[in-house]
Amino acid sequence: MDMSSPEQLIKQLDIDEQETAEWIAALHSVLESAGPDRARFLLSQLSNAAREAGLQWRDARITPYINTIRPQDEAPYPGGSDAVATEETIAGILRWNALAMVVRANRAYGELGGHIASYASAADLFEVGFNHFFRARTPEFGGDLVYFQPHSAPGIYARAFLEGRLSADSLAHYRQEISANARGVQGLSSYPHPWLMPDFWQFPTGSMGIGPISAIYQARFMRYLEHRQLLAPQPRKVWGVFGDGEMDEPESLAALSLASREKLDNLVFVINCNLQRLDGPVRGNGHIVDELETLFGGAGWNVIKLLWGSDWDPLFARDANGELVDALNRTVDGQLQTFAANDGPFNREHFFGQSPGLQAIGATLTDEEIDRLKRGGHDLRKIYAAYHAAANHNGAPTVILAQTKKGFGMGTAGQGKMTTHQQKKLEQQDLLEFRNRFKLPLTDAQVENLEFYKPADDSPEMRHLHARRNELGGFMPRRVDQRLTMAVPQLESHAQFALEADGKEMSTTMALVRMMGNLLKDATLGKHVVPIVADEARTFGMANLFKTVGIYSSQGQLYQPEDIGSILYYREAKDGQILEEGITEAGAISSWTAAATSYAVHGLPMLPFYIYYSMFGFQRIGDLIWAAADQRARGFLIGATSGRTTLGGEGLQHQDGSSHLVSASIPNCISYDPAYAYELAVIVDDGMQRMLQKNEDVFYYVTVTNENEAQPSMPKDAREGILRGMHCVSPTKKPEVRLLGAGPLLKEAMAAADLLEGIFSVKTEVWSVTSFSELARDGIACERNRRLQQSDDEAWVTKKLKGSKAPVIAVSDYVRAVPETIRAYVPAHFVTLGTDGFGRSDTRASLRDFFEVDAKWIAYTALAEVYAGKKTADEMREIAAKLELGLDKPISTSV
Ligand SMILES: Cc1ncc(C[n+]2csc(CCOP(=O)(O)OP(=O)(O)O)c2C)c(N)n1
Repeated sequence: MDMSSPEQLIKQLDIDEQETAEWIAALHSVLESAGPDRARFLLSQLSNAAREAGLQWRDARITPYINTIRPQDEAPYPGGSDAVATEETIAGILRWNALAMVVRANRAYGELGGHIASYASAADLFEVGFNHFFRARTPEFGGDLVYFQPHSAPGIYARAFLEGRLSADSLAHYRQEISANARGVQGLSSYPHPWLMPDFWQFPTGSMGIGPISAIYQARFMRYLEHRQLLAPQPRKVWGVFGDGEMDEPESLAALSLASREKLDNLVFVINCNLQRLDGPVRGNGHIVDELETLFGGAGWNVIKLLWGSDWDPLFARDANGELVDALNRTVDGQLQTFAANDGPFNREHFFGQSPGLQAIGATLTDEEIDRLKRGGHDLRKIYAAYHAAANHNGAPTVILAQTKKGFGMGTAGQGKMTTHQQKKLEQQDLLEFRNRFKLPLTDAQVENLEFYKPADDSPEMRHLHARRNELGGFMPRRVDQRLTMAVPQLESHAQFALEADGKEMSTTMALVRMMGNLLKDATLGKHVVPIVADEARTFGMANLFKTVGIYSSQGQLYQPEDIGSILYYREAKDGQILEEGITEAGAISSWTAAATSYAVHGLPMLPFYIYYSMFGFQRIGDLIWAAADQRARGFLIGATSGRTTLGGEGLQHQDGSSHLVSASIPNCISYDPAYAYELAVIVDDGMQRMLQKNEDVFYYVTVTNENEAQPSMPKDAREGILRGMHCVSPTKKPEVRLLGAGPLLKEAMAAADLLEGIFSVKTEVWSVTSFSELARDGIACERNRRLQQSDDEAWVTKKLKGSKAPVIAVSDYVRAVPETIRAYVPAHFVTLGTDGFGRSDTRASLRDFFEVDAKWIAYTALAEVYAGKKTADEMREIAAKLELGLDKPISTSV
């Protein structure tokens, strides 16, 4: 036997057992006579005294491998044994339907995939929630919010089937959304996807780690809305049911301390610790539960271990000298999995056979009883007690570490097997055993045919199920979009300065912040604006907002800020409006998503602006943005200090040349790279109208830069072009070359035009491209319409450029692939320039020369096209020399 476990060492170290017993007796006596507060006080005094004596003693933060809640402290089950029995029957039926759904789909099409084992382990955890805790949104109550473990989705569909919300036909179309649609049936998405099932799923969780961090920021955002008096305070909860494997993701753990710092007792995590992930145990040599206990406990969460079912209680009661607890402490996860995968006799021999004391405990049970010993996460009473304690805990978030068996009930085919995660086919014998195990009233033939089972409407199970959901306000999950509209202020009211800039110098970042400041003052919209930063407000010139609208802090401001005397001091307030997230882009985007989906989640439209270094957006947290898109987010993402060359000194890791490539791949993300403040004004106005008034499920990605420029006033009739993606800013009759400049490089294109006209007398026209991706989308749609509908649709870019055959040169501060997306729709010879390669730290001028995107390089490229076939190589070298360009320099992507 391994004697190196902490408990064994303690036993060996106990040189005076009688003294130990006296100390413990003293503690018990205080508890009895003076109560738990006094006992806790004395323990902390002891701990202080130990520290003062230099003992360096610290609580190990790991409690024994048993339930945190003692049997005598368990809240009783509402409805008693009858309710438990009925709910167990319901859980069995749900398990069957979920299993049948996956196995049926895979019998028909082996490629569809799906999971059985995860829900089999999580079913009871979900069911106690559904029957007793998860409260739906009603006209009076905002409702609880639940983040569902993604690959348990079949179980949630199975429940909706019993509830009458999904038909058997839908269940038969699990993971066959397209063919279902063609037949007029609601198909079922693989995982929770609000984009695909907008009346059903609220929160996308399919990518591991996104659910946990989103749940934390959602709970925090609910507090924000309450503290700002936008939502009435209500005892709503955010529940998150996640896998133990999912906790490996950095995002899962990233915001734990935020949750405790903010005292989010409206938040409960239930972690389904089936001790297995996809490949196997992965943490098999230790206890994932203990690891998570130290992490969550250390971060300040209330931790509830829910490890063993009620049938273990008498065994622990018999465990006078702690042998059973010792054995559990010692048994690592990989071994616990092996016990789960094997039967009663195996467990008797290998677990209870470890010592005479354990043998004696085991002897009180039959093999069958040993086989059926439940883990905590499969015992409705224990789960209820844990949820009850969590729901009533004040001052901190709670995590319930619920131990389960992966593939529970899947018998020798799946329970506790290494391969169970991927199992989607079961042999007839395994199916029959499953039916017997959960006492399902199905004939062998029904089992063979994998028939879905729904009890009669007047059966005790169905009556109970409906009564419970009625009591809890209705069915869940359910997503509601009430199509609320919000008045958008007149463009002139907040952006006149940009529309009539008249050459005034400013950067587009400054313009954006000024517009946002004005919107914040708007009588109707103002309080719905949510400025979000990840410790970069000063970088973007937003510090004035600290004073004017304040930084949200649930505690107000408990200190006198150093700059209190200044008019723009660092002001924190309980009703502060700015979400200052600190250096966590993942956290900030989670806040943004919570705000951007508030219209559906809370029936309260908000308008978030998350302003960040553009490099740390799509590149760093792209998957969270993708999930926000799935969730039908509406708001602005502002990629500031954007582009590869405008953030001169910052170098390789900070300079963004790709965000517009990624953003273009998100169907409901509308991206713009404006050059001028007036373009920005029009884009923001359009975004607000589409999102807040027309209820379109789109969000805007807008890049702004910190380069001060003389801003022109808006030309007449420019609006449509700005929004469709390009408009002419320097028209020329009969141009010999056309330049398309985007964002910060429009200025270089304009300067190139001056060179071309001034030195080389080449007539040049310049266009501002506000969005290559919108031009490309339009082009794709028109091209397809021509092909499929024989329409004469013409893309905007084609329409605008078709009047001439002059070559077109496009330049942006992004990789060439961005302008390349419009090539098919440009009706002339087309050349693209871009910033491919790693960034460097240097001045903007040097960088633009390095990437060959400055005025001289644009001019040279234009001349190379205009003079193609007309000038010799030597003549072209002379032209380059005139422009002071070295033609032998290495390409910017060279390695
Ligand atoms: C970001 C990401 N990486 C990988 C996956 C693939 N994946 C889906 S479920 C799973 C294992 C999950 O294990 P666990 O969280 O323990 O849940 P269980 O199925 O055991 O209940 C993996 C690796 C994913 N969905 N998302």
